[in-house]
Amino acid sequence: MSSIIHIDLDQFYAAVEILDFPELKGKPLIVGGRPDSRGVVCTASYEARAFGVHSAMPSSQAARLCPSALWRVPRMDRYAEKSREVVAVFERYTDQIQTVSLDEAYLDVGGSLKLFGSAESIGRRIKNEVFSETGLVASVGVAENKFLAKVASDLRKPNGFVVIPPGRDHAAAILNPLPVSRLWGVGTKTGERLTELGIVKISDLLALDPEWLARRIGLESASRLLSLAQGIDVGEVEVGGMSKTLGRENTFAKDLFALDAMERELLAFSDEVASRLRSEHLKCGGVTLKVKFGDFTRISRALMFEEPTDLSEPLYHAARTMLRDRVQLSGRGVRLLGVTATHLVRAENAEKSLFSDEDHQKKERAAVAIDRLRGKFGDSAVTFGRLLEKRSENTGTPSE
Ligand code: TTP
Ligand code: MG
Repeated sequence: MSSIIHIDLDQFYAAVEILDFPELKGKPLIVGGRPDSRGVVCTASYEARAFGVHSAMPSSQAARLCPSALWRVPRMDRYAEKSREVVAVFERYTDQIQTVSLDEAYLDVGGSLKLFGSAESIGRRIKNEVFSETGLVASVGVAENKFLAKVASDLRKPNGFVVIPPGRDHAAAILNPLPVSRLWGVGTKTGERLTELGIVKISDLLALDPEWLARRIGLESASRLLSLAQGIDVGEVEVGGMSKTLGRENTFAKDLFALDAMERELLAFSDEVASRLRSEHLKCGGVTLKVKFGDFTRISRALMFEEPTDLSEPLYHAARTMLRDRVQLSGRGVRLLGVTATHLVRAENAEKSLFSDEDHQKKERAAVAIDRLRGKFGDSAVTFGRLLEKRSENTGTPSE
């Protein structure tokens, strides 16, 4: 039974900016850090993508590729608001909703078929209602499992609507010609390694001797990849799941003025958030920095990682970079800081390099060791040298 729908909004941040500022329509538009900062591109409109601009590209490079681009700084609160409007449409049809990020969700409509008809017709209605009620264009995929539904929604982006009917043959017809990078678990590095081994398309993977592959990438990875390559995915829609973010923030007893003191807080928060991610077997695809000033004005900055992580170092590095490069402190006192992990995914689903480099593996092993020690001796047992310096007094407000 095809009962999974995957929905991914087109050029999401850019689309919201265009809705709010119609003069941007049809223009190459980049939402992200300004080109004169060391920021990155969050979203490029399709017109800007034609110049080769894409998400996560340094803004300076994007500006060189597309000098005519119009720029907007991200407004996360507004995108979150639009995202809630979209989810409200989904909720009319099912309560089995897994929101993966602000613009992406899986719906299991298996229990809604009696009431609303086929998954295909529910998918159509959702696509139409999202557009008529929020002004946003969604690409929609309908299939028998999550992996195939996601492949389907991506197949004719933008404004796509693709149904993969149940059955191996239908899945094979769609999957075989696609690049192996479509398979979950194949990141940039693994993709490159597979290319070196001559494996480019999903059909190439299926033509291999499974044992040969297992010897190269391990039995577990090989069998996972081969299942996906055949369109098999037993993962269920995890309700609510990933709409959750995981964060830590503090309102300080006294406003902070020194960058150094602020960075110490960010390090401590990043470390705590990373630890909690690991204990919940989650990784985060992005991180948000929240800053509230003494005058109560507040801002947030967000960025996405190339690969989901549950380590404190990338979280801290991202938060610190955003604070340094994308926040105008101008001598103002900081009343509150927060670090929030966003775009959470289950660690086992995270796009992980199957050939992850030694350095990364070392860090992962160290993190596991830290968690073990903390489990035994409490949170303060292992801490970074820098945190042993005096931290600011605070009123302690964990955030969820
Ligand atoms: P995506 O769905 O990957 O991208 P998109 O919606 O902009 O484009 P598409 O039409 O291909 O779906 O991500 C959703 C939003 O998440 C995107 O609008 C901005 C944010 N984002 C980042 O901030 N940085 C990133 O590297 C990526 C991939 C996304
Ligand atoms: Mg999208």
